[in-house]
Amino acid sequence: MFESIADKLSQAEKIVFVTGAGISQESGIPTFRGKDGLWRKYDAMQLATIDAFYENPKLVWEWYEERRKTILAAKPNAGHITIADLEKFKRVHVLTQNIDGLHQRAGSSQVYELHGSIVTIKCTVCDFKEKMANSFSELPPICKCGNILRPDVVWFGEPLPQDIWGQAMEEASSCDVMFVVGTSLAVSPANMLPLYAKQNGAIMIEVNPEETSMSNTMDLSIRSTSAKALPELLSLVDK
Ligand code: BJW
Ligand code: ZN
Repeated sequence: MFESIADKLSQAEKIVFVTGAGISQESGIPTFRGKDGLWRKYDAMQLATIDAFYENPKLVWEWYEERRKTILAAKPNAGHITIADLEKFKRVHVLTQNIDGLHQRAGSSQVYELHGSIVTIKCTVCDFKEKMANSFSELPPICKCGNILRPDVVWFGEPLPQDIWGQAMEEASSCDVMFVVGTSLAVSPANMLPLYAKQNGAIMIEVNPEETSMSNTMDLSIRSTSAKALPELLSLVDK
């Protein structure tokens, strides 16, 4: 079984990775669900919705500032680096729910940020959008137009950026192999991407220490962490 998967990986032209918080766990960035997850400590509905933001923008901004510091101090791990290195041999696309930018920092060039980015800010009213250079002296920061600025991330009840979502669906629907790494697949619509790949006949490989709702549809489920499993698995591939 494993050898035939390695053969198929070697033959594959286009490989897509769908990643979630678990791939950055070994870089010291907490996941959302699970035993040390952020949603065990914080209430998602008080931090990750637009209503919560308007209710208490300072609190939400402080939470993102704390996470931004952790993320900027973190380094890509062997999982991110293996995916980036694979670009030397294959067409690789990364569809990530993470806002931490670690895939790009590892060197991946085709990264689709489905839930936005923690280093970008945007206005709640006008079209202003910019990379954040420094921390703000006062929270919440205010746009030149006089309205509140917010992190450029996707909260519950908000649509994903439509251009990125469209590209992600296309990549998922046309890959030869899809890796689903470090995501609980609890959040839609990102959790539809493996279905698109499966419908297109892609080989499906999951890397997650825990079972997920799609484990039973996978061709291979590796119950290990991504920083351990990805370098081992991809070293078997005849590139
Ligand atoms: C390891 C590991 C290691 C650990 N190695 N693996 C009912 C009410 C209201 C809404 C809904 C509803 N039902 C459905 C919805 C829709 C909703 C949704 O899905 N909710 C569910 C929770 C029920 N989705 C939305 O609202 C989305 N928008 C939408 O649907 O819009 C529709 C619309 C259309 C048109 C107009 C208007 C609207 C938006 C979803 C936004 C999600 N946002 C967040 C936070 C923002 C970014 C941030 O602050 O970081 O995104 S929530 C959070 O979950 C974050 C993540 O990207 C996302 C996914 O989590 P992920 O990555 O899967 O992490 P975990 O923690 O769940 O899992 C980690 C996994 O790693 C585990 O499996 C571990 O085992 C594993 N692991 N260590 C490998 N070392
Ligand atoms: Zn503005």
